[in-house]
Amino acid sequence: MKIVDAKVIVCCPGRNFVTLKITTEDGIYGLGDATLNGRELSVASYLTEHVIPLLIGRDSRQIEDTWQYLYKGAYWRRGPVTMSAIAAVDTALWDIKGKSLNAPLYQLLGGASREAVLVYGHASGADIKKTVAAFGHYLSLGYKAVRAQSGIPGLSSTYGVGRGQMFYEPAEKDAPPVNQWSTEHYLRFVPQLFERLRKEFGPEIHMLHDAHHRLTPIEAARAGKDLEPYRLFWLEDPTPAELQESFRLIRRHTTTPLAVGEVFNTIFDCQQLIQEQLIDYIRTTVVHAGGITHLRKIANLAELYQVRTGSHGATDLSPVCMGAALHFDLSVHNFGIQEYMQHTPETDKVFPHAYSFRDGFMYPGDAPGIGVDLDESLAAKYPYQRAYLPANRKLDGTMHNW
Ligand code: EZ4
Ligand code: CO
Repeated sequence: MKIVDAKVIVCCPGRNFVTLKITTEDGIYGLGDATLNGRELSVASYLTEHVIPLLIGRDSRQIEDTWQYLYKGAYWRRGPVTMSAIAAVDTALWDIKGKSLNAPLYQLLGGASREAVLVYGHASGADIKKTVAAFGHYLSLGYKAVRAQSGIPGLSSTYGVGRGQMFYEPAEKDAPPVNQWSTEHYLRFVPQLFERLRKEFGPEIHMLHDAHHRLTPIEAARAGKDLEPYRLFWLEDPTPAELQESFRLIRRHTTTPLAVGEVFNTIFDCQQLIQEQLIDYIRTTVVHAGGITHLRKIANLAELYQVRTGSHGATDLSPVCMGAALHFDLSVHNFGIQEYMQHTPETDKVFPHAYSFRDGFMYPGDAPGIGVDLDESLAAKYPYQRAYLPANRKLDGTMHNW
């Protein structure tokens, strides 16, 4: 099962996606997501210029060895660009293995550990009233878990607050927008938001919140304490996690469960967080953390320490990543929840898929491999458009630590 061809397809059906397509000598192909929001072409070029020449002629069945070869053989280890490129190769090879054995990916990963994958969506609004309405809308769609973000009084714009009801997209074409930040405003406001949401929607529904790395550890401890009465499912990215030991300080002060890891790319980024039980959910993704092969290792380490998975799943992860994530989620024992933001109809048409949403849960489907395809001729109608994630500045103009 030699690899005879591999190519990168970049398209922008509403937002940019980078997809790797690997084809074997018997005509089977596999897909892998390589999208790195705001830095897409760096991964495309890493793959095209440096990885694809190494793939031609290799045995597509040797997934682990290929992973080790690309990771160790490069000499330069880790980092989002390298690890997204390796992830794309790894995902595509798992897809090929599934197709060649005529089995859905989750069967190759040990089979289903549960019947369905619990997902959460993002409700957001410019103020509390609009956020309550958006939250109610998610409940009407059947969601059992919803993340809530709201514009903050006194700040002109806040990261994480979507535009439009369903299609959350923080990146902007051409030049990065600037969001405003004030921890004082935020800490005063956020408990009010969840007090209101609990009053409106009761104790059963899972409520989540993302602090987007904008707090110091002691500020995060304050947020966690003040949110305790509202029993959050989790508080996400309370503080930047380069300094893993800083989570000790948050942990000492609050029982609000903590989630982190959407920007991590290897197991080493979360080793201390997991081994010291400083977090409850690890949010590493298939696309940014080295593919299925590496994510399994992270999840297995987490299992030892009673940490669950809660993979990132915003719309900048392509349907290929979402499909792979759902197979992973269905199979892994210590799964917690999966983030799921609906893609636009244009994106769904470019990436026809077997996965589906029903009543708050998702199902990867039983198509062989990952069950996500790419319509190349349609993709060609949506050329790449440069886009950036926003910068974040404090009220006095200082770049914020997010
Ligand atoms: O900032 O997907 O939990 N979700 C998030 C997202 C991320 C974007 C980055 O590309 O934090 O909004
Ligand atoms: Co997040």
